Amino acid sequence: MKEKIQNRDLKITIVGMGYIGLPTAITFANAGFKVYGFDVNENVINTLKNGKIHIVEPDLQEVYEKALNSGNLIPTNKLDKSDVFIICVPTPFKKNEKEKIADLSYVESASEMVSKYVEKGNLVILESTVPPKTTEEIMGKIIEKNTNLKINADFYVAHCPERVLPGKILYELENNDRIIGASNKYAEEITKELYETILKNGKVYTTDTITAEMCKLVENTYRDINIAFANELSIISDKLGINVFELIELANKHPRVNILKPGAGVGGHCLAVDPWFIVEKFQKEANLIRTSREINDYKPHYIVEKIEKEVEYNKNKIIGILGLAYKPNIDDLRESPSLEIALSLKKKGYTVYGCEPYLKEKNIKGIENMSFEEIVERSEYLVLTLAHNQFLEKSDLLKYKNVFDVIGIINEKYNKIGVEVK
Ligand code: SAJ
Repeated sequence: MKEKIQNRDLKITIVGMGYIGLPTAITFANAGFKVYGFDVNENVINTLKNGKIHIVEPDLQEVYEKALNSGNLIPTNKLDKSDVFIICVPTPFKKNEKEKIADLSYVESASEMVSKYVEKGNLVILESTVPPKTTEEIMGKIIEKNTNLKINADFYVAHCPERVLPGKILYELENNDRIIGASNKYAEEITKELYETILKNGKVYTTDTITAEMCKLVENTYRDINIAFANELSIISDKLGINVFELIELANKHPRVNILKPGAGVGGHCLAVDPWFIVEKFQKEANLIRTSREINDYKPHYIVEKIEKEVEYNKNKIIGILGLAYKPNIDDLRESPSLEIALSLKKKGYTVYGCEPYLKEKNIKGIENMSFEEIVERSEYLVLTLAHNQFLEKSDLLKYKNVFDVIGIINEKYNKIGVEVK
């Protein structure tokens, strides 16, 4: 396999053409490999076959066209034999459960599908974020059961968790270090060899599969816990009547303190989900992790309460929410705290407008989506939840408006340092 990798004489199949699978497929294709990009969603494959990508990510369309035109990347809804399979499917949690537990159904069905084609000598890599022991004990066992092949004797498995930041995916794919957890030494060597072909400044570090699985979860949990600290401070500061952004800025002057930014809460498919995969397995032990998740989940509720007080519970007030995505400068609404704030206020009977410049839809889950100029004009009370570049460029328009600046960019209420609003 090593020689095949060096000669780019290797067929790679990537299962799942989403935010991770598609950029990964493009990157391997542009590194010279024959890559089959598989997805169960026919619309996604048709869009890709027509030369278009279905996600918003800087520069991705350009590199996609290069990969497609070179003939190295082939979008497909039919799986086939391959030297390497890389599974990049979502791992949400089961939402309606009292305890949040990982929904591994996509990983399981991808493993089932792939196992129809796995042959002796193949390598199956899992990139999806998963609870510890999934790679070998779930994915590996499904393939063993369906093929009668044995891990390490006949085929190999590895976990190489994706670590890229939406908005900077292409850069981070080549420049972030990668952690590879493999089923044995040989699997480790070939997976390392493979990923090194797409890395520029990033290095590969190897370990066992469970440590690699935990490593990914711990990275996102670390960030979630630190944001929870900032969000808790924002609530305490609010009660004290002091400015949390000033407080954090001053505390961060200490050489060993680096507090993150409080905001509308924590959204996205990663930080708001992954820590639960540890809590699920360690109910008694993972107290700090659980509490942090709860603090971040509570923040949008606190903001809704605050807004209601500010508008004196007057349901006739028109409230405009500036930013509906889960973080600045992207179009992704998954687990978005600002969307949650908008929907919650609407449910309570307020008239709520939204402004999400990264989405073209005029209606986002029942919230009317309008331009920045229009929302500023039509709202009596504005809530700035995201530091989208477009908002920062036009922030002058907010000068004489009543703005609740959740992120400490412009407003007097939460930020005494920024631009004076009134
Ligand atoms: N946020 C804050 N305050 C901050 C930083 C972030 O409130 O100081 C909020 C954001 O607004 C957003 C949420 O946290 O709602 C998550 O945003 P993010 O930019 O921290 O991270 P994600 O979810 O977009 O991507 C993370 C990254 N993980 C880490 O930085 C440790 C990325 O590298 C992972 O690949 C990705 O999760 C993933 O797919 O797991």
